[in-house]
Amino acid sequence: MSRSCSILGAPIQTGASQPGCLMGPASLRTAGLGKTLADLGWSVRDLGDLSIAPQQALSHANAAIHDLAETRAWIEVLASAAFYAARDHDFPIFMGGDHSMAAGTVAGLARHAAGQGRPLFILWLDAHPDLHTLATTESGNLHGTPVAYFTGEPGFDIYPPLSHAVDPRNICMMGIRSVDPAEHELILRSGIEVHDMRAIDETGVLPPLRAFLERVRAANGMLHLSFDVDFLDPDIAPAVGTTVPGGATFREAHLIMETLCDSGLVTSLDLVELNPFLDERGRTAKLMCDLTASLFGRRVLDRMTRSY
Ligand code: 6HN
Ligand code: MN
Ligand code: MN
Ligand code: MN
Repeated sequence: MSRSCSILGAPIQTGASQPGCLMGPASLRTAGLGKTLADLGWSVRDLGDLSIAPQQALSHANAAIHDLAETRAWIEVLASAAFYAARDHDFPIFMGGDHSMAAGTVAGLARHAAGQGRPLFILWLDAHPDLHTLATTESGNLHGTPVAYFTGEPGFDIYPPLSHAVDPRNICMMGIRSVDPAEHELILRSGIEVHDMRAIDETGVLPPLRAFLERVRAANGMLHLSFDVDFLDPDIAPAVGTTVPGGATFREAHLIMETLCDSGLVTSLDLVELNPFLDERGRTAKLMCDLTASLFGRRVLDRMTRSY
Protein backbone atom coordinates (compact mmCIF):
# COMPACT_ATOMS: atom_id res chain seq x y z
CA MET A 1 0.00 0.00 0.00
CA SER A 2 1.29 3.45 -0.83
CA ARG A 3 2.01 5.87 1.96
CA SER A 4 -0.36 8.79 2.36
CA CYS A 5 0.45 12.46 2.43
CA SER A 6 -1.79 15.48 2.76
CA ILE A 7 -1.24 18.99 1.49
CA LEU A 8 -2.89 21.82 3.38
CA GLY A 9 -2.68 25.52 2.47
CA ALA A 10 -2.28 28.27 5.05
CA PRO A 11 -2.55 31.58 3.15
CA ILE A 12 -1.28 33.67 6.04
CA GLN A 13 0.83 36.78 5.49
CA THR A 14 0.10 38.84 8.61
CA GLY A 15 3.34 37.68 10.24
CA ALA A 16 5.48 39.26 7.51
CA SER A 17 6.06 42.88 6.59
CA GLN A 18 5.44 42.54 2.85
CA PRO A 19 2.23 41.15 1.37
CA GLY A 20 2.32 38.20 -1.04
CA CYS A 21 2.77 35.02 1.01
CA LEU A 22 -0.98 34.46 0.89
CA MET A 23 -0.45 33.31 -2.70
CA GLY A 24 2.08 30.69 -1.62
CA PRO A 25 -0.27 27.68 -1.54
CA ALA A 26 -1.74 28.57 -4.96
CA SER A 27 1.75 28.92 -6.43
CA LEU A 28 2.89 25.55 -5.06
CA ARG A 29 -0.25 23.90 -6.44
CA THR A 30 0.33 25.59 -9.81
CA ALA A 31 3.89 24.29 -9.81
CA GLY A 32 2.38 20.81 -9.52
CA LEU A 33 3.23 19.78 -5.95
CA GLY A 34 0.37 17.28 -5.61
CA LYS A 35 0.96 15.59 -8.94
CA THR A 36 4.70 15.46 -8.36
CA LEU A 37 4.18 13.48 -5.15
CA ALA A 38 1.51 11.25 -6.71
CA ASP A 39 3.92 10.43 -9.55
CA LEU A 40 6.40 9.27 -6.90
CA GLY A 41 3.87 6.70 -5.68
CA TRP A 42 2.36 8.59 -2.77
CA SER A 43 -1.36 8.69 -2.16
CA VAL A 44 -1.99 12.45 -2.01
CA ARG A 45 -4.94 14.21 -0.44
CA ASP A 46 -5.36 17.97 -0.95
CA LEU A 47 -7.16 19.31 2.12
CA GLY A 48 -7.63 22.76 0.56
CA ASP A 49 -6.82 26.03 2.29
CA LEU A 50 -7.55 27.05 5.86
CA SER A 51 -9.05 30.43 6.67
CA ILE A 52 -9.78 32.55 9.73
CA ALA A 53 -12.82 34.62 10.70
CA PRO A 54 -12.54 38.42 10.75
CA GLN A 55 -10.82 39.47 13.99
CA GLN A 56 -11.14 42.32 16.48
CA ALA A 57 -7.82 44.10 16.88
CA LEU A 58 -5.60 43.09 19.82
CA SER A 59 -3.05 45.47 21.28
CA HIS A 60 0.23 44.63 22.99
CA ALA A 61 2.73 46.44 25.20
CA ASN A 62 5.23 46.09 22.35
CA ALA A 63 3.74 48.65 19.96
CA ALA A 64 5.86 47.42 17.04
CA ILE A 65 3.74 44.25 16.77
CA HIS A 66 1.19 44.34 13.96
CA ASP A 67 -1.73 42.08 13.03
CA LEU A 68 -1.57 40.25 16.36
CA ALA A 69 -5.23 39.17 16.36
CA GLU A 70 -5.08 37.67 12.86
CA THR A 71 -1.79 35.89 13.43
CA ARG A 72 -3.02 34.51 16.76
CA ALA A 73 -6.17 33.21 15.03
CA TRP A 74 -4.09 31.53 12.31
CA ILE A 75 -1.92 29.83 14.93
CA GLU A 76 -5.01 28.50 16.64
CA VAL A 77 -6.63 27.02 13.51
CA LEU A 78 -3.29 25.63 12.34
CA ALA A 79 -2.54 23.87 15.63
CA SER A 80 -5.81 22.01 15.41
CA ALA A 81 -5.54 21.29 11.66
CA ALA A 82 -1.96 20.04 12.02
CA PHE A 83 -2.94 17.70 14.83
CA TYR A 84 -5.69 16.10 12.71
CA ALA A 85 -3.58 16.03 9.53
CA ALA A 86 -0.86 14.15 11.43
CA ARG A 87 -3.43 11.78 12.91
CA ASP A 88 -5.00 11.00 9.54
CA HIS A 89 -1.99 10.89 7.19
CA ASP A 90 1.48 9.41 7.27
CA PHE A 91 3.06 12.66 6.09
CA PRO A 92 1.27 16.02 6.32
CA ILE A 93 2.62 18.97 4.31
CA PHE A 94 1.72 22.53 5.29
CA MET A 95 2.01 25.11 2.53
CA GLY A 96 2.52 28.71 3.68
CA GLY A 97 2.11 31.35 4.19
CA ASP A 98 4.66 33.16 6.29
CA HIS A 99 6.71 31.41 8.98
CA SER A 100 4.52 32.52 11.90
CA MET A 101 2.39 29.55 10.85
CA ALA A 102 5.01 27.20 12.34
CA ALA A 103 3.82 28.33 15.77
CA GLY A 104 0.59 26.51 14.89
CA THR A 105 1.85 23.54 12.91
CA VAL A 106 4.55 22.64 15.44
CA ALA A 107 2.15 23.07 18.37
CA GLY A 108 -0.29 20.64 16.73
CA LEU A 109 2.44 18.19 15.76
CA ALA A 110 3.91 18.26 19.28
CA ARG A 111 0.48 17.32 20.62
CA HIS A 112 0.25 14.48 18.09
CA ALA A 113 3.73 13.20 18.93
CA ALA A 114 2.98 13.28 22.65
CA GLY A 115 -0.11 11.15 22.00
CA GLN A 116 2.15 8.62 20.26
CA GLY A 117 4.52 8.65 23.22
CA ARG A 118 7.32 9.91 20.96
CA PRO A 119 9.46 13.06 21.20
CA LEU A 120 9.17 15.63 18.40
CA PHE A 121 12.37 16.81 16.73
CA ILE A 122 12.57 19.86 14.46
CA LEU A 123 14.95 20.49 11.57
CA TRP A 124 14.79 24.24 10.94
CA LEU A 125 16.18 25.30 7.54
CA ASP A 126 16.23 29.09 7.51
CA ALA A 127 18.45 32.16 7.25
CA HIS A 128 16.91 33.20 10.59
CA PRO A 129 16.35 31.43 13.94
CA ASP A 130 12.88 33.07 14.43
CA LEU A 131 13.56 33.16 18.15
CA HIS A 132 12.05 36.47 19.18
CA THR A 133 9.53 36.71 21.98
CA LEU A 134 6.71 39.22 21.81
CA ALA A 135 8.80 41.42 24.09
CA THR A 136 12.00 41.32 22.03
CA THR A 137 10.78 41.64 18.43
CA GLU A 138 11.79 45.04 17.10
CA SER A 139 10.32 44.64 13.63
CA GLY A 140 6.98 43.51 15.08
CA ASN A 141 6.82 40.88 12.31
CA LEU A 142 5.54 37.79 14.07
CA HIS A 143 7.17 35.38 11.61
CA GLY A 144 10.27 36.10 13.72
CA THR A 145 8.70 34.45 16.81
CA PRO A 146 7.52 30.84 16.27
CA VAL A 147 10.49 28.98 17.75
CA ALA A 148 10.44 30.95 21.00
CA TYR A 149 6.71 30.18 21.28
CA PHE A 150 6.78 26.45 20.63
CA THR A 151 9.77 25.89 22.92
CA GLY A 152 7.72 27.38 25.75
CA GLU A 153 9.50 30.70 26.29
CA PRO A 154 7.51 33.04 28.56
CA GLY A 155 5.67 36.12 27.31
CA PHE A 156 3.29 34.48 24.83
CA ASP A 157 0.18 34.71 27.03
CA ILE A 158 -1.77 36.24 24.17
CA TYR A 159 -0.99 33.36 21.78
CA PRO A 160 -3.09 30.18 22.13
CA PRO A 161 -2.04 28.10 25.17
CA LEU A 162 0.61 25.56 24.18
CA SER A 163 -0.36 22.00 25.15
CA HIS A 164 3.10 20.47 24.55
CA ALA A 165 6.34 22.45 24.24
CA VAL A 166 9.23 21.23 22.07
CA ASP A 167 12.47 20.52 23.94
CA PRO A 168 15.02 23.04 22.56
CA ARG A 169 17.63 20.27 22.57
CA ASN A 170 15.51 18.46 19.94
CA ILE A 171 15.91 21.32 17.46
CA CYS A 172 18.61 21.55 14.81
CA MET A 173 18.93 24.73 12.75
CA MET A 174 20.91 24.95 9.52
CA GLY A 175 21.61 27.84 7.14
CA ILE A 176 21.40 30.55 9.80
CA ARG A 177 23.05 33.85 8.78
CA SER A 178 20.95 36.64 10.26
CA VAL A 179 20.58 36.68 14.04
CA ASP A 180 19.35 39.58 16.18
CA PRO A 181 21.01 40.16 19.61
CA ALA A 182 18.02 38.91 21.65
CA GLU A 183 17.90 35.76 19.51
CA HIS A 184 21.62 35.21 20.01
CA GLU A 185 21.16 35.32 23.75
CA LEU A 186 18.34 32.78 23.58
CA ILE A 187 20.39 30.43 21.39
CA LEU A 188 23.16 30.42 24.00
CA ARG A 189 20.73 29.88 26.85
CA SER A 190 18.41 27.28 25.25
CA GLY A 191 20.76 24.60 23.94
CA ILE A 192 19.32 24.68 20.40
CA GLU A 193 21.82 23.18 17.95
CA VAL A 194 22.63 25.88 15.40
CA HIS A 195 24.77 25.42 12.30
CA ASP A 196 25.28 28.81 10.73
CA MET A 197 26.42 29.24 7.13
CA ARG A 198 30.03 29.49 8.23
CA ALA A 199 29.76 26.02 9.79
CA ILE A 200 28.17 24.70 6.59
CA ASP A 201 31.02 26.25 4.58
CA GLU A 202 33.52 24.51 6.84
CA THR A 203 32.00 21.02 7.10
CA GLY A 204 29.39 20.76 4.36
CA VAL A 205 25.81 19.83 5.21
CA LEU A 206 26.22 16.10 5.77
CA PRO A 207 28.18 15.73 9.03
CA PRO A 208 25.82 17.88 11.14
CA LEU A 209 22.76 16.44 9.42
CA ARG A 210 23.82 12.83 9.95
CA ALA A 211 24.64 13.46 13.61
CA PHE A 212 21.21 14.98 14.15
CA LEU A 213 19.44 12.13 12.35
CA GLU A 214 21.27 9.65 14.56
CA ARG A 215 19.82 11.42 17.57
CA VAL A 216 16.31 11.33 16.12
CA ARG A 217 16.60 7.62 15.34
CA ALA A 218 18.03 6.74 18.75
CA ALA A 219 15.10 8.49 20.45
CA ASN A 220 12.46 6.99 18.10
CA GLY A 221 11.48 10.61 17.45
CA MET A 222 9.06 12.12 14.99
CA LEU A 223 10.82 14.67 12.80
CA HIS A 224 9.28 17.84 11.43
CA LEU A 225 11.09 19.78 8.72
CA SER A 226 10.32 23.50 8.66
CA PHE A 227 11.70 24.83 5.37
CA ASP A 228 11.87 28.63 4.97
CA VAL A 229 12.54 29.65 1.35
CA ASP A 230 15.21 32.11 2.55
CA PHE A 231 17.38 29.15 3.63
CA LEU A 232 18.26 29.04 -0.07
CA ASP A 233 20.55 31.54 -1.71
CA PRO A 234 18.48 34.41 -3.17
CA ASP A 235 20.17 33.86 -6.56
CA ILE A 236 18.29 30.55 -6.91
CA ALA A 237 15.22 31.44 -4.83
CA PRO A 238 14.26 35.09 -5.30
CA ALA A 239 10.59 34.75 -4.20
CA VAL A 240 11.00 35.70 -0.56
CA GLY A 241 10.63 38.98 1.30
CA THR A 242 13.57 38.50 3.69
CA THR A 243 16.46 37.65 1.35
CA VAL A 244 19.88 37.28 2.97
CA PRO A 245 22.92 36.69 0.73
CA GLY A 246 25.10 33.63 1.17
CA GLY A 247 22.42 30.97 1.45
CA ALA A 248 22.39 27.26 0.66
CA THR A 249 23.17 26.20 -2.89
CA PHE A 250 20.97 24.11 -5.15
CA ARG A 251 23.00 20.98 -4.48
CA GLU A 252 23.35 21.54 -0.72
CA ALA A 253 19.57 21.80 -0.48
CA HIS A 254 18.93 18.72 -2.62
CA LEU A 255 21.54 16.72 -0.73
CA ILE A 256 19.78 17.52 2.54
CA MET A 257 16.44 16.41 1.10
CA GLU A 258 17.90 13.23 -0.45
CA THR A 259 19.61 12.34 2.82
CA LEU A 260 16.43 12.97 4.78
CA CYS A 261 14.57 10.73 2.34
CA ASP A 262 17.09 7.92 2.78
CA SER A 263 16.79 8.23 6.55
CA GLY A 264 13.04 7.61 6.44
CA LEU A 265 12.74 9.71 9.59
CA VAL A 266 10.85 12.82 8.45
CA THR A 267 7.16 12.77 9.39
CA SER A 268 5.91 16.27 8.41
CA LEU A 269 6.88 19.36 6.45
CA ASP A 270 6.29 23.14 6.37
CA LEU A 271 7.00 24.95 3.11
CA VAL A 272 6.99 28.60 4.15
CA GLU A 273 7.73 32.19 3.17
CA LEU A 274 7.22 31.68 -0.57
CA ASN A 275 6.10 35.08 -1.90
CA PRO A 276 4.96 34.48 -5.50
CA PHE A 277 4.64 38.25 -6.08
CA LEU A 278 8.45 38.37 -5.96
CA ASP A 279 9.06 35.26 -8.08
CA GLU A 280 10.55 35.07 -11.57
CA ARG A 281 8.39 32.94 -13.88
CA GLY A 282 7.60 30.53 -11.03
CA ARG A 283 11.18 29.39 -10.59
CA THR A 284 11.18 29.50 -6.78
CA ALA A 285 7.88 27.61 -6.56
CA LYS A 286 9.24 25.00 -8.97
CA LEU A 287 12.44 24.68 -6.96
CA MET A 288 10.48 24.15 -3.73
CA CYS A 289 8.46 21.45 -5.52
CA ASP A 290 11.61 19.77 -6.79
CA LEU A 291 13.18 19.85 -3.33
CA THR A 292 10.02 18.30 -1.89
CA ALA A 293 10.23 15.64 -4.61
CA SER A 294 13.76 14.79 -3.46
CA LEU A 295 12.43 14.44 0.10
CA PHE A 296 9.65 12.17 -1.14
CA GLY A 297 11.86 9.80 -3.08
CA ARG A 298 12.82 11.25 -6.45
CA ARG A 299 16.33 10.06 -7.28
CA VAL A 300 18.56 9.73 -10.30
CA LEU A 301 19.75 6.20 -9.60
CA ASP A 302 18.90 3.73 -6.89
CA ARG A 303 21.65 3.17 -4.40
CA MET A 304 22.80 -0.31 -3.48
CA THR A 305 23.39 0.74 0.10
CA ARG A 306 21.76 3.39 2.17
CA SER A 307 24.41 5.63 3.57
CA TYR A 308 22.71 8.44 5.43
N1 6HN B 1 11.43 34.67 8.79
N2 6HN B 1 14.84 38.61 12.77
C1 6HN B 1 14.09 39.40 11.82
C2 6HN B 1 12.83 39.97 12.49
O1 6HN B 1 12.15 40.80 11.87
O2 6HN B 1 12.53 39.57 13.61
C3 6HN B 1 13.74 38.58 10.58
C4 6HN B 1 12.69 37.54 10.79
C5 6HN B 1 12.50 36.68 9.57
C6 6HN B 1 11.44 35.67 9.81
O3 6HN B 1 12.19 34.76 7.82
O4 6HN B 1 10.65 33.67 8.87
MN1 MN C 1 0.55 10.17 12.29
MN1 MN D 1 11.75 31.74 9.07
MN1 MN E 1 13.88 33.31 7.28
